[in-house]
Formats: sequence, C-alpha cells, structure tokens
Amino acid sequence: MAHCAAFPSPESRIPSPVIFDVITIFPEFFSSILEHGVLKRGRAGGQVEIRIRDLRNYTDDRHHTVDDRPFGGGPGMVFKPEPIFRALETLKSEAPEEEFRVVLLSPQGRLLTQAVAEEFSRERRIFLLSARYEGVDERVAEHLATDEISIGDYVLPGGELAAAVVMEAVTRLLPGVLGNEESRAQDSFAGTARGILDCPHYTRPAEFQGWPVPEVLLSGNHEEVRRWRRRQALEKTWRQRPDLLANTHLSQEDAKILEEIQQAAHKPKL
Ligand code: 9D3
Repeated sequence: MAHCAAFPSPESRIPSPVIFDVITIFPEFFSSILEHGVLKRGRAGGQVEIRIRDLRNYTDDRHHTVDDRPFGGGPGMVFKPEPIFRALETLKSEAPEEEFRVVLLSPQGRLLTQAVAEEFSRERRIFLLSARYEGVDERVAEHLATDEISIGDYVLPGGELAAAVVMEAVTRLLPGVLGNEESRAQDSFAGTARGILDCPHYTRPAEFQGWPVPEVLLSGNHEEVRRWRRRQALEKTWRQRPDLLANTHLSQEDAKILEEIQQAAHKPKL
C-alpha cells in the first residue's frame, strides 16, 4: 500500500525535536549562535527547538532581583532559588506529561564528555540553567537539577557559553542535522574520551610556503594512507593526551605501532 500524508512511513516520519529551554539572565547572548551552523540547521530541520528564557521574567519583585548575598559571608552574589524554581514550575506545567532533564551548568559539575552528549541526545526535553556571579543556591543543585555539568577545568564568568556548548554537542548528534552521517559514525574512535585523537588533515596546495604535504597522502595507496593516519593519530594522542591511551583498548596493530613511536622518540613507555 502506498504511504500517504496521514500515515507516514516510519522512514519519512519527522521525529519530535529535542527541546532545549535555556534559563539565563543574558538572553541576547544566544542570538548569534542560534543563527549559525548546527543550531541553525537543526532548528530549520525540526530536529531541535531552542527556547531562550529570561530568568528575570520569573521574579516577583519590582527590581526583578535574581541574586542575593551569600549566607556565611564572603565575596560576590548567589542566584536565589525562587526565580529558578518558579521558571521550572511554569515551563514544566506547559507540558506536564513530558519527561525532562534539568541540567545545571556549574564548575562543580561532572565533566561534559561525548558519552554525556549522546545520553542527552536521547532526551526529549532539556532545561539548561546558566548562572553568573558565584553560582546558584545549592538547593537548586540538590532538589531541582537532575544533572550538574561542567565543560572543563577552567574558570568562566558564567554558564551561558557552557549551555551553548552542550546544545551544539547534542544537536550535531541528532539524525539529519549533519547531513554527512559518516562524520558522526567516526566519532566513536576519532572523538576524545573514547578512543584516540584524529589524524592530521591536509588540503591544497601540495606545497605551501615551502612546507610540503606528506608524500604518502599523494600516493593513491589507500592501505599506506590508512596506516600512516593511524600512526599519526596514535603519535599525536601519545604526545598531547596520554590519558586517553591509558583508557583505550588498543588492537595488536596499534600497540605495535605505538611501541615503534615510543622507541623512535627515545622515551620510556607509559
Ligand atoms: C572561586 C571559586 N570559583 C569556583 C571554581 C567561583 C566560580 C567560578 C566560575 C563561580 C562561578 C563560575 C561561573 N562558571 C560557570 O557558571 C560554569 C563553568 C565554568 O566556570 N567552567 C567550566 N564549566 C562551567 S559550566 C558553568
């Protein structure tokens, strides 16, 4: 039987989008990133929906106060819990049946990895809470957030960029956003945290300012190119991110190549 619009075939059905609600005191911060690249395409293609929510809309005082001084003293200000809880309550009640994650971006969170991005990409609705100043009242982390996430061990002035990072990492995983599904399939070994770093890439010109492209890449010998890339990837990983090698199971071929690299460098093995 032919498929029709009312009963679309499984292949043609548009999956429900992942909905991100970003709660922030800087909504304008997001205007340009939503209009570029993966987020622009994901929104246009219906794979992702991004709603930017101004935290000050969920305050109840004349001055739209979102922060207060820390109990116990000390510098800086802390985000009050009430506006954040009210924002979540209001937004949840608009779709009470939905399951959701509430992700607090914070330097105290567990690290964002490819595995976390993949986990989030299987959710239907994700609230992203970004704070400023010294952070949020801990009761938000304890009683409202389902996840507390950091994007790395460095100090940012706030969680907005981190929220954008989470959205980009997740959105590129949604079917049809990248177009080139091959790139996504390669993540499992080329991405960090699982496997090793990517090999170097070159494009034209074959010689630039006296620096030639490695001969083997021009040879047309696909097996040699594959081996060269694997060796380069292993060497780069060993030099820049030895922690990744410690957590990766290497094939016999890889282990042998790595040994050769280490011997050539006159460096002791890991
Ligand atoms: C002096 C102690 N600091 C904690 C390490 C204070 C502090 C630093 C940065 C309090 C808040 C912030 C704001 N940062 C974020 O909201 C944030 C963040 C980050 O700073 N680094 C990595 N990932 C993230 S996600 C959110």
